[in-house]
Amino acid sequence: MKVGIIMGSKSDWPTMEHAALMLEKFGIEYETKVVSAHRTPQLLADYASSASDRGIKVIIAGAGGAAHLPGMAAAFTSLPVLGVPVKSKALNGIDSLLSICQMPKGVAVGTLAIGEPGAANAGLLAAQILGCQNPEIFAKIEAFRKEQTDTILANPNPAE
Ligand code: RP5
Repeated sequence: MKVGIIMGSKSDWPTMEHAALMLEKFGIEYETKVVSAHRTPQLLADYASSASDRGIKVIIAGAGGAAHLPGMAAAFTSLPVLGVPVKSKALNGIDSLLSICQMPKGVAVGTLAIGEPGAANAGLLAAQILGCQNPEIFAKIEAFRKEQTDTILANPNPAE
């Protein structure tokens, strides 16, 4: 079971690598590729329409600005697509967020938060989707969450 992580530009990688790092925590295989909705539209069509046949189960797509990548990827595949709004210089990622989340009814993209937290959570959500069918991944997610909770409960004093 594999996750496809795509992004509109190499410049998105410092954000999108947090999705990859999260998948690594759970031992989930992934591939990464620059695929631009505007600069390489045919590559996007080919990538998304062949993803399911290539064993991809979830696509994580990050883009900034006029961020059409997640929505267009979702147009070419029935796999779940998780969109990560990359923080843009001009509008701090509000443009990316609105471009990704305002999908018209009938083609769904699950939109995460702007930037690094969104990328990390896209990796986590992809793992949770795969975990529905895979008890080993599910157990790792449960352990990850328990450790997170225990860490906070063990150190409740913010001044320490
Ligand atoms: C988008 O344009 C990319 O996803 C990136 O976030 C943004 C800027 O791209 P570069 O000019 O850095 O290549 O397509």
